[in-house]
Amino acid sequence: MQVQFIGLGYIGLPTAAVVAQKGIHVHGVDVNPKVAETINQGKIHIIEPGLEEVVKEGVEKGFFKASTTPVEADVHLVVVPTPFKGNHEPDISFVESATMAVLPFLKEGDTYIIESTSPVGTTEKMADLIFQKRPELKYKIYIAYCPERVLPGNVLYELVHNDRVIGGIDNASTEKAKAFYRTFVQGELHSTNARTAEMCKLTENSSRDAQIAFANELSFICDKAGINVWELIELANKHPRVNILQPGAGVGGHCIAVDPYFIVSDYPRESRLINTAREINNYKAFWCAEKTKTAMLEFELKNGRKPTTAIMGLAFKPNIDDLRESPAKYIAQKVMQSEQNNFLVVEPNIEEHSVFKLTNYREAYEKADIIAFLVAHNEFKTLEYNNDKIILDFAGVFKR
Ligand code: SAJ
Repeated sequence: MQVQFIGLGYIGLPTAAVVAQKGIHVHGVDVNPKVAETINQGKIHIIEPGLEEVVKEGVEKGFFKASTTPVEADVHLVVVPTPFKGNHEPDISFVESATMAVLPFLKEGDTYIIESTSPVGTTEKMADLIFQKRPELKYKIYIAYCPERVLPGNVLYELVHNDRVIGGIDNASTEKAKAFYRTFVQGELHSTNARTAEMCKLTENSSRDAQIAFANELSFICDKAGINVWELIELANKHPRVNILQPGAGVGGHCIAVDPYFIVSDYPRESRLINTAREINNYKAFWCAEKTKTAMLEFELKNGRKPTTAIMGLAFKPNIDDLRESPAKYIAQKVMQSEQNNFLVVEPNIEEHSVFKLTNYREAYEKADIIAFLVAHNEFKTLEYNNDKIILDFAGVFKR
């Protein structure tokens, strides 16, 4: 069997490498020649624990090759980004161009699978596109949607152990796609149709977004009511049927802050709660920035000098180096617009940054008057609470 991945990013590359580890020939395609070149040297262009070793093994054993152009294969996977454009409308142009790229290589009996997070109906749209351009393939190839569900930082484990939802455009397609995933997935494979599988992915991330919005809304209420939100949630979660998530500096990353809009954009009248959750989580980052600026002003009025403020964390969530769509980065930028103030910016998971000059977390904690915790990195939890500082614990480092 020859398998082809179109897109070698955060999901495509680890999946390709795990399939190659099973002794299956894998061809990876990426539009960026540097990416293909790096992989062919047994190296990686993204950060994910354990991934480089698996890629290296696949390349050295001759099971994994990358290039900028597709080849003939038995299974073709589309794993490209689906960002949004303009007013939060999903942009499926990368899925379309990936499909156009494999089109000349498709042959009778092949399986074509989309993994990219996609608005409902995308797989059927791509099937129409394929059959319109290659009518001889109608009912002769298998087409399915199977969303990825892995958590960045734990990708290699979750790729193998998570359950998968697989939805074909017909039953035969679902079965064919399942047979492919069975080669490397140990979790259960659940069959459905393509539209349900597409909606399932959007539902999972929208559900998490709404749950986080609930926690963030509690943090606004508790701030006004003089209640410790962390203690409140811990106590409420003692109820056997309550399980509230944690408030934070907002919701970031490429998935949870994006995917709900794919539902809202297509079903605006029906998705009021999903839309409101997005608004609440976006507002949380703005709120944290305003709170920090107010603390800086109050310090100045009280002490007759501008404070030094430590911005603790830039990543989009704890213990990773990923700053994509990070609310912490947004807050840092907003707060640092305040002129003539001194700032110490901390991100223990990266060595340097093109915009922010980084300081060691202990040094910043010692030197600053105001400490704004934006991410609950493990390093920060080793610090001792200091009553002499103004501590804005948006991330729940001390939970005080
Ligand atoms: N966050 C909170 N409070 C919480 C949990 C998370 O504020 O209690 C924030 C994080 O700090 C971060 C954001 O939410 O800014 C998202 O983090 P996350 O860990 O919830 O999720 P991601 O974006 O790393 O990965 C999600 C996962 N989806 C679900 O858990 C439903 C993952 O399984 C998906 O594969 C991934 O999205 C994706 O690619 O779609």
